[in-house]
Amino acid sequence: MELTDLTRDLEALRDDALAAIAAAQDVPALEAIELDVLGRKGRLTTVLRGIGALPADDRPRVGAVANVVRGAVEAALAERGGMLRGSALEARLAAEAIDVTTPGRPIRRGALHPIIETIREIGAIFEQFGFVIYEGPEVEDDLTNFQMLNIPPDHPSRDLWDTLYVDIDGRLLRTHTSPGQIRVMHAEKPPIRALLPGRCYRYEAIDASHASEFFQVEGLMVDEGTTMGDLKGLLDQFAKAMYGADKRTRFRPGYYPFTEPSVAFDVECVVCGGSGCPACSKTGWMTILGAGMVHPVVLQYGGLDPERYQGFAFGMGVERIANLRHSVGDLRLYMENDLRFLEQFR
Ligand code: 2NL
Repeated sequence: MELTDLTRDLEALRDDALAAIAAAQDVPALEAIELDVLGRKGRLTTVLRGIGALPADDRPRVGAVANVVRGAVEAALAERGGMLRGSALEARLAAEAIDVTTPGRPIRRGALHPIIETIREIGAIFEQFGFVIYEGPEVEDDLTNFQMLNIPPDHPSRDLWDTLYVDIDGRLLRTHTSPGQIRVMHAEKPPIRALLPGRCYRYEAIDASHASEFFQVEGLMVDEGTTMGDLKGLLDQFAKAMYGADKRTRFRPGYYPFTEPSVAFDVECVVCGGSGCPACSKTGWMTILGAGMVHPVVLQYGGLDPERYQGFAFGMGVERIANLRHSVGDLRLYMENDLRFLEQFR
């Protein structure tokens, strides 16, 4: 082969390679060109093999040209590679850009049901008075739900509680939380200060103030020398903690078979302040609970000697307390789980 032929081949190879490099659109295309020209079986390598056939005097000159061509191809590869790699990074940065100023998606937060919230608030107040929170079973027996509370079978006072029975002999759905207090008396020794919240059931004609399912919170205190004065002072303090320290309270006579004497407990109306309004049926007073001194017979059923121990008890309807706080007129709303109602108590 002639020296001039080889030199011409090398220059053609260079022009060809530089054009291909300039036209390469991405890094893999560039790497293919590099392999095709500079690789072990590449075109430049093949040309250089022809050098061996030249006369010894010509070899250095062709070698010099080959080195210049190699240098030019390598420089072009490096420059174009840098460009392509740089723009690849830029393209990725643009495509994957995150707007850190975009507001986050709101997380929907749960909230306590207004009945549970009311129970917790009542509980927190009585805990400050040293009461301990207990729970009893919802399926009870006639003995604990009625007889031990001085409500014998066939007694007219049974008519006060329209009972739902379950398909197990002698079992019923508790009509009040009081049987839980009987269980507390059996389980604990005086002094007893128990608060018992829970779900109760009655067979009712349903209306705005009667549901077949409702909540009560009941309190029981038993100790030596417990008096009606203790009951009155405690309930007065409870009403002031719940409705405001300025609120007046009053006791009226009441009737329950399990307490003697029995009382109804009223707080000055929180809406009108006592002057009379629809919220308090124009009386100026809201009745918030019933209470009394535990009947000696009930203490006995609880395993306690009424000659040594006296006690008082009180019970309130949680829906009623919640209604008075939130001016809700219909207690059926609490059990419907309609979010349009519940969302208002967040
Ligand atoms: C009301 C009135 C009341 C009681 C509940 C009670 C429990 C025992 C002994 C004596 Cl173990 N009494 N509980 C006493 C008086 C009233 O509830 O209207 N609740 C909604």
